[in-house]
Amino acid sequence: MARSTAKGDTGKRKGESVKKAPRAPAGADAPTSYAEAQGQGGETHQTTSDATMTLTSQQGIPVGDAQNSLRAGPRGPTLLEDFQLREKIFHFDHERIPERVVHARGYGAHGVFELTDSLSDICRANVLGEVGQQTEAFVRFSTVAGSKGSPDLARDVRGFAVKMYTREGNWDLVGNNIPVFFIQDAIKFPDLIHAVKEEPDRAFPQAQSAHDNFWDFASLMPEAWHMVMWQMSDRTIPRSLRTMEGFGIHSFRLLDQDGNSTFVKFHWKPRQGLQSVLWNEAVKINGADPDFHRRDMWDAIESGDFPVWDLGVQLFSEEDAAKLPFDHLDSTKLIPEELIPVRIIGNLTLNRNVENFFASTEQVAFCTSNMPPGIDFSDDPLLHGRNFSYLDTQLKRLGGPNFTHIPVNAPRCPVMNFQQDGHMAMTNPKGRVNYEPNSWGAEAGPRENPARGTTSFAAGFDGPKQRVRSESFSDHYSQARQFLRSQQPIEQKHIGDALTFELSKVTRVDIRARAVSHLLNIDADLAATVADGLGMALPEAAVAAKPTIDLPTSDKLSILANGPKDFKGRKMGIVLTDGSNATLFDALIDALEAEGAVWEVVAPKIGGVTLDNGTAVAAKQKIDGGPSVLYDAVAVLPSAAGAALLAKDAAAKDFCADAFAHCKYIGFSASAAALFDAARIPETDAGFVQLAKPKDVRGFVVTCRALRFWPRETAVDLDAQG
Ligand code: HDD
Repeated sequence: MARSTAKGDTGKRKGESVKKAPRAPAGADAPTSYAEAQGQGGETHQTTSDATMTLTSQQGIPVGDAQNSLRAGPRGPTLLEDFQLREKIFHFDHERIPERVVHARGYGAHGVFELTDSLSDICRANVLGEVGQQTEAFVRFSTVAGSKGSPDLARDVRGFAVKMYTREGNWDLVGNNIPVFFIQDAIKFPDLIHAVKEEPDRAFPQAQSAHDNFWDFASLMPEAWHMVMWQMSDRTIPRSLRTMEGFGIHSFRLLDQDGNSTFVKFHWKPRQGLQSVLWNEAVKINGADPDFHRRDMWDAIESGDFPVWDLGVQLFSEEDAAKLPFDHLDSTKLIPEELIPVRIIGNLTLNRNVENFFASTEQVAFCTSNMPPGIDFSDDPLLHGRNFSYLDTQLKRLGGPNFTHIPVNAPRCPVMNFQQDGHMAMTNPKGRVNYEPNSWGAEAGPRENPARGTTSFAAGFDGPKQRVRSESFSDHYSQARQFLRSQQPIEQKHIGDALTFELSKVTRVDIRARAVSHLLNIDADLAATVADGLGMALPEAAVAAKPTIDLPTSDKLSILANGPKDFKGRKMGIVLTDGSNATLFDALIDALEAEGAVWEVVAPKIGGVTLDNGTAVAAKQKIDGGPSVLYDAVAVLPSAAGAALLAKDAAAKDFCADAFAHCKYIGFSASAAALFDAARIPETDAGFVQLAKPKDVRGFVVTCRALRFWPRETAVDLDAQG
C-alpha cells in the first residue's frame, strides 16, 4: 500500500539522489489511520503539495474551503458553529510547549553508532560488547543560556547530548563540549543558571555571560574557575557543531557479569578536527546568519558529508583513581589523557536530518538516568542531582509521563511493563492483566529477569548523614592553570581578551576586582593582562582553599594542536564580478571539490555574473548577504572593472577588511588590489596567495588547510577580540 509519507532516509548520501516518499494517488489506498498517515516514525503529516490529496480537519473531515470562515452573510458576523475555524485556531493557540529551562536553543540529527572495539571483558552492556554492531542514535547540540531563538554563535558552552537506542533500552549520554563543569554539587545548579541567564528585572542580556550577575556568582564560587578558563577560550565559539569534542564529564561505572566495576569517562572526538571562530567574527556571524551552526549541520548532512565522531573511553580502577592528584568524582576536574589514555572503541555518524524539527529536536527528552544494564553511576554528586532533574523537567515540557511514546524517545527494543494510562497514552497493556505478580499463566505478561536486568554496583557506605563538601574537592585552581598553560600563545591571548571583554560589561567595579583576584591564583601574567585591559589596579589574590600546583601541560586541551589536516568540509567564499577570469574560477572549484571543500559565489547581484568567456555563473550570495565571516577562506577574483565598482561598495570593502582581520587565507587576482586598497588593507602578507594562473589554485587550497594565518593577528589586534 502506498503511504502518504514514509519514515525514510531523506538525508542525501554521497552519490545518491534524494528519493521522494511515494504519495497516495487519487482513489488509491489512502492512509487508514492517523498514525499511518504520519508514516512509521510519526514525524510528518501528509503533505498537501500533491493536488490530488484532500485537506482534512484533525478529525479527518474533508475541508472544502480553507480561505473563508463561516459567516452570516458576506459582511455579517462569524458563526460559533464554524468548527473548522475553531479547531484550526485552537490547535494553533496550543502549538508551543515550554522551552527547555537550559539548552533551549538546539539542533538535532539522526545517526548511527558502531562499535569497533569490544569492552565485553569489563562491561555487560550489549551496546559496548559486540564489535560491528550498529546502534541507531539521535544527537542534539545546544547552547545553554539563550532562549530558543537566540543566535548560534553566542559565547557559551555547547550541549552534546547523544541518545542511543540500544537493544537493552535507551542510553543517553548527556554531555557538553567541555570536559568539566562549573559546580560540584547539583544543589547549586539553579543558582548558576539564574546567574548566567538574563537578569530577571530587565530580561537582558540574552544568551551571554557578559553581565554582572554571572560574574558576581562566578567570583563567589572558586570551584567555577577551571570551567571559566574553558568558557573564556575559543571552545565556546566553535566554527561548527561538527568541529567540537563532546564529553560525558562525570565518571561512570562499567559493570561486568559478576558486578565488578571499572570507572569510565566518555569522549567524542570529531574526525573533522577542532576549529573555532574569533570573537569579533562570532559577533558578526550572529548578525549575518544567526542560524550559522544549524545551517552548517543541515547542509553537510544533506550533501552527504556526514560528520563522524570517535567514541573514546578512559578506563580506570578504584586503585588508579586513588593515585590521581584530585578526586575524579568532582566534575570540575578532568583526567588528562597523558595520565589515562583515551581508547577509541567506536564511532558515531550523523547521516540523516530530521524530517520535522518539532517532532524530533524539540520533543527529544534526554535523561542521564537512561542507561542499559552494565553502565552505572559513580558517586559524583552532580550526576545524582541530574538524574532527578531530567526526568522531572520532561513532565513539565512534554506534558505528562508518556513522553517515552513519542517516536524520537521510544526505545527501539520491546517495552513491556504494566505502566498505563496518563495523558496521551499511545500504548497500553493489552488484555486483562495489568499487575504482577499474577497467576494468569500464558497471559501473565512480562516478568522481571535477574539475569538480564539492571544491577547497581554494590558499593558500601558508612558515613554520617550530613551536608558537606569533600575535602578532596578543594583544589580549585591547579587544573585551571594547567588548561591555560596547555594553550598555544594565540589561544592564551584569546582567553585574556575574552576575560577583559566580559568583565568590561560588568558594571560593578568590586565584582571585576573579585574576578581578577581568582586569576591571580591561576596565572599572574593573565591577571595582570586582564587588570591592565580593564584599567584597574591588581587586587589581592583570592583566598585559596589549597595552593595552586603546577601540573604538566597537555596538548589535548588545545584546539589549535588538534585541528583538521585538510580543508574538507570547509567553505570558501569566492567573489566574482562580470568579466572575472573563467579559467581561474573553474580551476579553483575543481581544486576545492577535489579537497572535499564547499564554495559559494558572492557577487554584486544575486542574479550572478558573466565571466570573461561568456559563461553565466549564478551567485549564492549578494555581497552584503555573504560577508566573509561566513567562510573559512576567501578568493577575491574580480575583473578590473568589477574591482573598481566594488571599491565603492561598503559591504565589499568589509568583506576584504574582515577576511584580513580574521586572519583568513585570501586568494586574489591581480585586479583585486584596487579593492584591497579601498578596504585599507595595509599590506599583503604570507596569508595572501596570488592566483595568476590555474596552476596556482591547488597550492592555495593546500595553504587553506591551516585555516588561519595566525601571525597576522598580532599585527591587527582587533579590539575586544576573543
Ligand atoms: Fe543539564 C539539559 C548537559 C548539569 C538539569 N543538560 C541539558 C542538556 C545538556 C545538558 C546537553 C540538553 C539536553 C537536550 O538537548 O535536550 N547538564 C549538562 C551537563 C551537566 C549538566 C554536561 C554537567 C556535567 N543539568 C545539570 C545539572 C542539572 C541539570 C546539575 C540539575 C540539577 N539539564 C538540566 C535540565 C535540562 C538539562 C533542567 C533542561 C532540559 C532538559 O534537561 O531536558 O533538567
